[in-house]
Formats: sequence, structure tokens, C-alpha cells
Amino acid sequence: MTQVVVLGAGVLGLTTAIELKKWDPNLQISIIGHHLPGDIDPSYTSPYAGANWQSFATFEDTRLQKIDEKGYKRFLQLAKDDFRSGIWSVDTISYFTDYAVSRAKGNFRQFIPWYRNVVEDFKIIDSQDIPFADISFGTKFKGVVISVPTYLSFLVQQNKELGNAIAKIPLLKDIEEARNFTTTGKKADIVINASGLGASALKGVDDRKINFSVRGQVLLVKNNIKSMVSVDGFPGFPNEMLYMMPRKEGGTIIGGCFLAGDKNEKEDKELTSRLINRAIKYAPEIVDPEYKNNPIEIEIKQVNVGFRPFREDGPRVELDKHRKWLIHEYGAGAGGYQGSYGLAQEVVKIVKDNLSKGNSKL
Ligand SMILES: Cc1cc2nc3c(=O)[nH]c(=O)nc-3n(C[C@H](O)[C@H](O)[C@H](O)COP(=O)(O)OP(=O)(O)OC[C@H]3O[C@@H](n4cnc5c(N)ncnc54)[C@H](O)[C@@H]3O)c2cc1C
Ligand SMILES: *[C@@H]1O[C@H](CO)[C@@H](O)[C@H](O)[C@H]1NC(C)=O
Ligand SMILES: *[C@@H]1O[C@H](CO)[C@@H](O)[C@H](O)[C@H]1NC(C)=O
Ligand SMILES: *[C@@H]1O[C@H](CO)[C@@H](O)[C@H](O)[C@H]1NC(C)=O
Ligand SMILES: CC(=O)N[C@H]1CO[C@H](CO)[C@@H](O)[C@@H]1O
Repeated sequence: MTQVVVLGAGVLGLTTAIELKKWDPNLQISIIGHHLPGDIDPSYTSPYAGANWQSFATFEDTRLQKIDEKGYKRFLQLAKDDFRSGIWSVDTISYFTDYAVSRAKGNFRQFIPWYRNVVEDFKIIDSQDIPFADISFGTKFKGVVISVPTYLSFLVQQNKELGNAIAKIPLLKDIEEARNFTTTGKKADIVINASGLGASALKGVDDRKINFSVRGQVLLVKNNIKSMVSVDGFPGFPNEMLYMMPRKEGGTIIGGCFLAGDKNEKEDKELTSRLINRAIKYAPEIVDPEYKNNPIEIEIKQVNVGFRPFREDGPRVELDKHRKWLIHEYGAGAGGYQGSYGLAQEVVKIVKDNLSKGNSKL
């Protein structure tokens, strides 16, 4: 039987193990990670995400568009069909301030995303329906919010139901070591390198593209809001935007910032207070006791500082040039959840194509 080891128990590794096993139930799969769902560590990005679907693909990047489109359909379906997933469907509203519009020289078209014809119920909001004086453009569509802790446990659960093994392991120094972590003790035929930020520290890396981490800071608050809202364009804060995501079980995620190369693991308290002021301004129901019994002030339950595993040119999914048994899957950046399903399908395709090139054993 073909032995597969997936290095990494983040959203990419967990999703890929599920998709591989569904594709071929004869694969013997073990997922290994220095951190597993439930653990919290700055080097393990997945638990820190918001998370929602709002593709970052550009108009030119048709590869990422296809990847993200698969995720949209998958997550909408999970929201409808599987309450265990921690996903629900909520309107996603994007606002652009006068400042953002002036920076774009009045060209609203650049705020209309590539996915307008892919998502359900996309519309440009009529300007008389925008309730904020400093917002001059807005869009809306049917989106999804993923409650990350619930979703990660759901992925673990699905892996167990399918018969995939999951193990916590010491930090590996060399990707070769991963081959030893099969359930049978035989060397793995296939290793998937889904190690997120960990990738850059691993020996055997053969990637000239620049990888870098982008710091994010999100608040989990007790208060509730009606829909997802994001606001772009705060003068003086080019690396910040506001995004708010109401979670299915109650509470709201408030973010955020995009600080490339910033390694600070501590909370930036001034950013926290800017986020709170912006949240109250653009979702006033957040402190209205008439709305879902909200507290009259924002009650912070948790401040999370996380690091998005970026890679120049976007996510890498490919067969290693020198080691036939190795497939890379990393560099998901700010879109690891929305891209997870499509990226996992790319891995399945690589295994399939490799098989059709004449490996009888697989
Ligand atoms: C604040 C914030 C908000 C975000 N919001 C969103 C959002 O709304 N939507 C969205 O789609 N994405 C969002 N993201 C991005 C998303 O979280 C990441 O893209 C995703 O989590 C990356 O997952 P991963 O599986 O590649 O890596 P990780 O989750 O980091 O997993 C890496 C795994 O590899 C293991 N590992 C690494 N190196 C080694 C080693 N040497 N030995 C052993 N084990 C190792 C780790 O222990 C871990 O198990 C957000 C991120 C942040 C920080
Ligand atoms: C894998 O296990 C074998 C046998 O136990 C050992 O000889 C070898 O050094 C291990 N390889 C790595 C890379 O850890
Ligand atoms: C595995 O992926 C990481 C990124 O997650 C990368 O830095 C590393 O170079 C890869 N390992 C190998 C052996 O290529
Ligand atoms: C690809 O096929 C070769 C044999 O042709 C096999 O040894 C290898 O394990 C396969 N690799 C992957 C990643 O499927
Ligand atoms: C795989 C890869 O390119 N890794 C690099 C990521 O970036 C760090 C430093 O920025 C390099 O040390 C790694 O070699």
C-alpha cells in the first residue's frame, strides 16, 4: 500500500489529507505536525485566522481564481449541509472611503472584484443606501464566516473518520525525516510539504522565491454584528484596513493589519484602540443592547497576533525536482482557508498525473 506522510497540520495539510483519502481510500496517510489543532504558537498560523472568503486573486491571476472559486462553493455547501463545520453564510459588505476613492482617482471599477459573477447575490450598493458620510462606494455578496477553532477540529474529525492518522512530532530539521513517520514503519512513497512558515527553516528547500511573513492582529470580542463589513482607506495607515466577521456561535472577529516582515508577537495596543473605534463607527449595532443583547462597550475576549505565510508569486504546489516522493504545498499567505480546498485538489491532481506516468505501485 502506498504510504503518504503529510507534514503540517494546518488548514492545508488537514484538507489535503482528506482529499487524498477520498480520492483513493487505499492510500495510507499520516499527518504529522509539531503543532496540532488546539495548540497555539506564533509559528502555527491556522488558529489565528478570522476567517472568511474574500479572494485576493487579481484579474490576471486565473490560477488563484480557480483555486478560490472551489473554496467558495465548498464553504457555502458546508454552511448549508454540515452544522459541525462551524461555517455559516452571512452577507459580506465592502466599503471604500472617500480617501480610498480619491487614491484610485475616482475609478470605482478597481473596487469591483473578479468574482462578481462567481459569488451569489453580488451587487454594487446604491449610494443612497450607504449610511456613512465618508464612504463613497460599496459592494455586497453572500459570503461565509469560518469559526476557525471549530473548523480545524472538524477537519481533524473527518480525517479520523476516514482512517487517517495524526501525530504530534518534534520539530523536523530536514524534510527527509518526514519519510520515517508512516504508520507502518516503511518509508513514505509520498510526502506533502505543507509546513507553512516552517518551510523556510527546513533543510532541503529548493525555492528561490522570496517567502515572508505578514503580521496580522485580530480581536475576538463578545459583541455581535449583522453582517461582515470591511472598510478600505484610512489616511495615514496604509497597512491597515477594518474587517469584521460575526461568528456563528456568537462574537465577532475584528481586524486588521498587513505588516510584512514585522516579527513582533505582542499586541499593538494603539492598533487595538483604532480597531475598536472603527468597529463602533462602521457597525454601530456592535454596542447596541437592542441588538442580540450586546454589551454597551466592546468586550475583548482575546487578542491574536498571527503571521501569514506568504510567498512571492503565490502558493507553491508542485512536485519536487529532485525528490520524486516530495510534493510542495505552501505559501498560502492571507488566503489559506479560502484556498485550502482548491490547493488540496491540485495536490490530488499531481499524485494522479504522477501515477498515470507509469508508477504501477501506486
Ligand atoms: C490574522 C490572520 C487572519 C487571517 N484571515 C484569513 C481569512 O480570513 N481567510 C483565509 O483564507 N485565510 C486567512 N488567514 C491566512 C491563513 O490563516 C493561512 O494562510 C493558513 O492558516 C496557512 O495554513 P498552513 O496549513 O499553510 O500553515 P500552518 O497553519 O502554519 O501549519 C503549519 C504546520 O506545519 C507544522 N510544521 C512546520 N514546520 C515544521 C517542522 N519543521 N517540523 C514539524 N512540523 C512543522 C506546524 O507545526 C503546523 O502543524 C489569516 C491569517 C492571519 C494571521
Ligand atoms: C529513518 O529511520 C531509519 C531507521 O530507523 C534511520 O536509520 C534513519 O536515519 C532515519 N532517517 C532520518 C532522516 O531520520
Ligand atoms: C517545505 O516547505 C517550506 C515552506 O512551507 C519551504 O520553506 C521548504 O523549503 C520546503 N521543503 C523543501 C524540502 O523544499
Ligand atoms: C511518483 O512516481 C514515482 C514512480 O514513478 C514514485 O516513486 C513516487 O513516489 C511518486 N511520487 C509522488 C509524489 O506521487
Ligand atoms: C524556501 C525559501 O525560499 N526559504 C527562504 C525564506 O526566507 C528566508 C529569509 O527571509 C530564507 O532564509 C529562506 O531560505
